[in-house]
Amino acid sequence: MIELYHNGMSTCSQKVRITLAEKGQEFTSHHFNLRARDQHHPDYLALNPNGVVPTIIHNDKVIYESAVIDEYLDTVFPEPSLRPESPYECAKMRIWVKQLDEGLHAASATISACIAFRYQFMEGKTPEQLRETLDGYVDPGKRARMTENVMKGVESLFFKPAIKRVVKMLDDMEKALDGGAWMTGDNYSLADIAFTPYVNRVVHLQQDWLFDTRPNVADWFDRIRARPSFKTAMSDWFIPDFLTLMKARGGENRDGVRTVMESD
Ligand SMILES: N[C@@H](CCC(=O)N[C@@H](CS)C(=O)NCC(=O)O)C(=O)O
Repeated sequence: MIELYHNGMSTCSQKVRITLAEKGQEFTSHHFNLRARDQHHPDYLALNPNGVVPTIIHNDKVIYESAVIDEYLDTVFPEPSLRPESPYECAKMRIWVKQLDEGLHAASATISACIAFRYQFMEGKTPEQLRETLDGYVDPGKRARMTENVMKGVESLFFKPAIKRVVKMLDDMEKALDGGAWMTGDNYSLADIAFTPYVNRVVHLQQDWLFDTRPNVADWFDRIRARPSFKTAMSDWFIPDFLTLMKARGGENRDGVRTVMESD
């Protein structure tokens, strides 16, 4: 049995849960409260020194980094294959997936924090407690970014480049999906899995008006939502308080987001 250290709303955890669901693999859940900083506990840092979720343990081996975990799962549980047979399409799949570690995940985390999650960080904390929480980030770049995002919200200097990066993601997908039902062509792959949580986050943050001019993305997301894995790996794990917060704050910020996007 696979052990999974994860969180219901974490995009990186969602990627791994979808892959497990598509493979029909069950797992033993270690569900972390990220706001309580379970991921920074020394016992967990001994498994994943980056202090982030997800991490899996399989056959006594510890593996972290969601993109790496997904490829590992596709190798050890080969059916159904989630990597295109064609070497070219497989290369295209990896080009999609690596973008997440090259700024796109951080951009999604920034818009989520600026629009909604900052309120969770601040709630009931003295300035000293908030500082301690933000100082807890293991990665110094993330620490600086989250401090700015939590303190300033949509006024954060990271917000505008982040929303533009997320819009570029939707534009790139819109173009790619002209060529087939799935991101690398005719076959559902790890690229579709990897991007599902990020497109879903756009919806949760009430910014799905961005789909109005991107019909291929809207249709793709309908196909994604129709897969049984969407329920098992995504919606069954959604945390109601997070959904309520994103709905309320996302709605409030809808015009602000549009204004920032349209400014130079
Ligand atoms: N590159 C990593 C990123 C993991 C990551 O940033 N996870 C977030 C949740 S999506 C997390 O654990 N955040 C809590 C923290 O940074 O303290 C991966 O793909 O696994």
